[in-house]
Amino acid sequence: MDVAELVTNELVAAYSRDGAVCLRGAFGPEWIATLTTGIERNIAEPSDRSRFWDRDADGRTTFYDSQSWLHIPEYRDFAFRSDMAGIAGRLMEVEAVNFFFDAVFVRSAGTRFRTPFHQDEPYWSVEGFETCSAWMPLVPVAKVSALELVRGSHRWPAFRQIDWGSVNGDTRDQVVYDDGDDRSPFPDIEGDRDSYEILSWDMEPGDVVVFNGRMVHGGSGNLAPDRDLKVFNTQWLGDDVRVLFRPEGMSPDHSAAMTAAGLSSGDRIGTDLYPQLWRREPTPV
Ligand SMILES: O=C(O)CCC(=O)C(=O)O
Repeated sequence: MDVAELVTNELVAAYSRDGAVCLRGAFGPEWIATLTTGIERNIAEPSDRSRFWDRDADGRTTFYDSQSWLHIPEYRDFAFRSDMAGIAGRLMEVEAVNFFFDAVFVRSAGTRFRTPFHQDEPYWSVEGFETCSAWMPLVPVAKVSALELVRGSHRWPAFRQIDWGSVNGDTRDQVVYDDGDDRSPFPDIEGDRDSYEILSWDMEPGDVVVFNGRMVHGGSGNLAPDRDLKVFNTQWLGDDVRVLFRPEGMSPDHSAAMTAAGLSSGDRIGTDLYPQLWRREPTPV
């Protein structure tokens, strides 16, 4: 389907207002098969950035890996050849889109572990309003087990985020703010769910939730005993994004890779590591 047909003006307006939209049937069965092969390859060949976010007493796991397009050809293919970059560009209403990284969240059947509510962009090695993530389940997922997003929260201030290192026990994800940091503590969404408008959807393979990097989101998990969940996720960067190395720590921390690629805080994103994969076509005069 043509991107302009899929991403209607109504969806562009809803993305700007709510911070997230669910696109139905955005990707056909070929992409789902390609990415499923990719995830299988990725589990067999994890990168040194992979970790288990959770492993419960019954051995059920939540596996995570990121920036694996560097060694998984199926992910690279999707990033470079699918319509995802154009979808991101149209929803963010920007002139150009760079690919940031991919991430996978693979939960074994029956996993209960839910990702705590958080915002993404305050953890990243970049800063900007024009960022988005595309959360794409490769298997059917019930609303109760899908990603949850707090409507309109992309326009809230950035809060102090929780320390991922204390959630998954991995020091690479440690994020610790100075006592003098003036950001407010993260609101207790889970403890006060009725006070927020929480968006989530029953989803089929091919559907994708695209959300602004500042959206408060979390969830997944809560799986029925016979259901697993394989999610392929990509992150995209628009015009106002600049590199930012954060003193409190980053997750995933790209500062070493960015420095090696010649990028420093304040730079426009680019290089072969963060390729520009879409540009708006000039309007004919
Ligand atoms: O699927 C999940 O558990 C979490 C997803 C998430 O936090 C994200 O896509 O940024």
